[in-house]
Amino acid sequence: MGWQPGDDGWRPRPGWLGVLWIAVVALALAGCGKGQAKGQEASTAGLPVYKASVQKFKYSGMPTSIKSGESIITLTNRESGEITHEFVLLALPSGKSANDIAADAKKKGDKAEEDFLSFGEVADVNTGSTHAGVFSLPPGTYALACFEKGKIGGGEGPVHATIGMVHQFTVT
Ligand SMILES: [Cu+2]
Repeated sequence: MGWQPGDDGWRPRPGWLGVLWIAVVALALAGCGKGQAKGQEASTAGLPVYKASVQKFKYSGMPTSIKSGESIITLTNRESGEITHEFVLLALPSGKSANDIAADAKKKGDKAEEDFLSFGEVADVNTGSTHAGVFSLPPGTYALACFEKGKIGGGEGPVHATIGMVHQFTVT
């Protein structure tokens, strides 16, 4: 009988597999920790995760540039009092900026949302909670905007997009 491919191939022993597995898990954990510390991209099932949050009616944590394709964007509401926020992910036509969304919302209130092409939203995020959405974005210019009108402590005020809750970013 002649030599067959694979006859004398190295086979990992169970002990080795255990060690390799622990190394892989340790690397994955180290990677996650790093991402969270910087407030940047982590990874869930191979998809990039962008962690936006809102405090004092300002978005933070969302990069100004992300890669095209599928990604997960989360929104954490970090206000000190009870209030509902959201983000609607709107495509900006050429030459327009997030300021144009704010200006439109000043004129039309929450109806301004209908003047822009929506790629989806993460809605009804109450104080202390985090919601996630999966978005599939082609290259272009976009903005997150909040069209909620609630005030901390109750009642209604101006649409949040008009008082700072817009965040522009590009997808490349
Ligand atoms: Cu809001």
